[in-house]
Amino acid sequence: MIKQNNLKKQLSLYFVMGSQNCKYDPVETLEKAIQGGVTFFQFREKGEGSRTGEGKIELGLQLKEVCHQYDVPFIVNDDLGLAIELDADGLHIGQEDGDMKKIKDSLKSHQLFGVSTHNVEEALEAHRIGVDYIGVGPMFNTNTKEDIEEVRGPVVIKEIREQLPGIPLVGIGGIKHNNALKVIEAGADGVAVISDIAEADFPTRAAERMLKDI
Ligand code: TZP
Ligand code: MG
Repeated sequence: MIKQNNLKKQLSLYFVMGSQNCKYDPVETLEKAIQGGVTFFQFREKGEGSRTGEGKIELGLQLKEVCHQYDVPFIVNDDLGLAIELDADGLHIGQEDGDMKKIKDSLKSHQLFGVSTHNVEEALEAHRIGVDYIGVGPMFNTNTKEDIEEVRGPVVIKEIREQLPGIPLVGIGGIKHNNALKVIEAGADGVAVISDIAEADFPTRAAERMLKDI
């Protein structure tokens, strides 16, 4: 059972990706990234070029296996059914992915629940529902996700941290090794990244470099 008290620490370097994000093979990319220090993983198989159906399930199972070899939690993005089917360690959803309370109640007790938010109001609502952690973005400009909200930056982390001192919090969006510290200094427990690691020639080094700078 991976649900545990040191969630804040486990969120330090949260790698999010699907095969569509990876320069090389996704399973190899994940293993190399974890060897570089990734502490948390979200399977986000979504958008152009992503796998569907059996191919998505098969990849999810392979990525979960890699995570568990290294004791890294395996989280599924968006899809409650897939999180249950893969017996993931958790589910992460956005504001548009359905009734937060109902989804939370459908998860097994060992499964973590994370929600993406963009402002204090959404964060307070997520906290009220009892999420395990909150994602906040976009921190900076990014080309990885098309439908992003306005970039307000790490100040949003600061605002949420003032209201919710104890909640596990990660920033996402355009985070690279040279701006990640701003997110941590604003009060985040960790940084969530896609392209900085998934598109790297050497994912191990990309993860190590990120950790060194936060
Ligand atoms: N949610 C807000 S921004 C974003 C997501 C999933 C994309 C983050 O990707 P990158 O490449 O780390 O900017
Ligand atoms: Mg979503």
